[in-house]
Amino acid sequence: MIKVLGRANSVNVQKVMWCAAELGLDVERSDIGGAFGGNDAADYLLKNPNGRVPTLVDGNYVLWESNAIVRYLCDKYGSSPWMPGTAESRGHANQWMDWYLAELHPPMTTLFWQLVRTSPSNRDVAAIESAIEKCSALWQVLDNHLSSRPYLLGDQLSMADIPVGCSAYRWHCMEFPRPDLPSLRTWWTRLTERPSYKSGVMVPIT
Ligand SMILES: N[C@@H](CCC(=O)N[C@@H](CS)C(=O)NCC(=O)O)C(=O)O
Repeated sequence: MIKVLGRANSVNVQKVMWCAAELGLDVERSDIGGAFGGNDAADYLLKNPNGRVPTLVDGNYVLWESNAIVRYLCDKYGSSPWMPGTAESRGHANQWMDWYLAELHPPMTTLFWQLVRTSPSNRDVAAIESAIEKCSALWQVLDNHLSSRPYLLGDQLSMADIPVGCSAYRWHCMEFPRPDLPSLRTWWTRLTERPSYKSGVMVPIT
């Protein structure tokens, strides 16, 4: 049995849970991190010295970093197109996965912490406005890309859609004025119709 250590409301845990469900894997998840704690316990730090979630335990094999876990699951248990079949398509999948981590995740994290984890009276309006501006420009890049294809790599879902797909839930469901990005919304609406996305990602944003 594959174990995922990490609380369900973490966007990084959501990548893994959505991916595992799409691949039809039997996964047991434990609530670790955030209000549940446990990620600073010695036995957890032995598995993941960063004290972050998620951590994957597959038999004797232990892996941390959510994008690495998604790649591992698609490589080991998925087939093409989850793990794309050519070097070129894997290159594009990795491009979008790395783009999410390097570019979109930081301003999305600011937005999430300000709008969800900070009380209205303590919010930093300038930080929120700046994060909305940065995120809007980045989501616009993806909107342009999706204007001529249903999913990031073309006609079918792949691991490329997973990190941005998890973040898109927050982008569309947190309360703030967002620009109209029709191709992005159409793609995201398609994701919301998938049972694996509903169960793995569409949990309360807390
Ligand atoms: N780059 C890491 C980041 C992991 C991370 O920052 N996880 C957050 C939750 S989204 C965490 O562990 N926060 C501390 C906690 O939950 O107690 C990954 O993608 O797995």
